Amino acid sequence: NITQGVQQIQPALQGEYLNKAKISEGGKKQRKNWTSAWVVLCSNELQFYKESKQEAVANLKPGCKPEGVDLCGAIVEWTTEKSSRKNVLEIITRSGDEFLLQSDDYPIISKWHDAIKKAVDRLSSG
Ligand code: I3P
Repeated sequence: NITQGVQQIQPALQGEYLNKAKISEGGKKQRKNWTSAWVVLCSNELQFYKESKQEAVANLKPGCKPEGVDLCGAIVEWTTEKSSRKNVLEIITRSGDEFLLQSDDYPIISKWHDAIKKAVDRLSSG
C-alpha cells in the first residue's frame, strides 16, 4: 500500500516549501524555471513534492514516486553566481543534474544547507 510505504520513510528533515529550479540535466543546461516545491530530506535522497506530503500521498497514483535526487556523491554549495536571488543553494548530483534551492528566509535555507551537507558527508563516509 502506497500510503504506508511513503509514511515509512523517516525524513532527516521534515518537509518545507522552498523555491526550486532545475538548471541542468545530465550536464546539459536547462531553461531556469523557479517553482515552489515541498522538500523532504531522507537519508540518501532529497524529495520534491508539488504540495505538502500528506496531500501528495493522497494524490500519488500506483507506481508514481516523488521526484527524488540521489545525494550520494553530490556537491552542495552556496552560490551567488547562478541566480540574482539571495540565499541560493546549489546541488549538483553525480549524474550531472543541477538544482538550485532558495528561500528569502536565511535561517530556513541555512538549516537545509547544513542538513543536506551532513547527509552527503554521511553517504560518502559510509
Ligand atoms: C529567467 C527568469 C529567472 C532568472 C533567469 C532568467 O528568465 O527571470 O527568474 O533567474 O536568470 O533567465 P525567463 O523566465 O525568461 O526564463 P533568477 O531569478 O535566479 O535570477 P538567469 O538567466 O540569469 O539564470
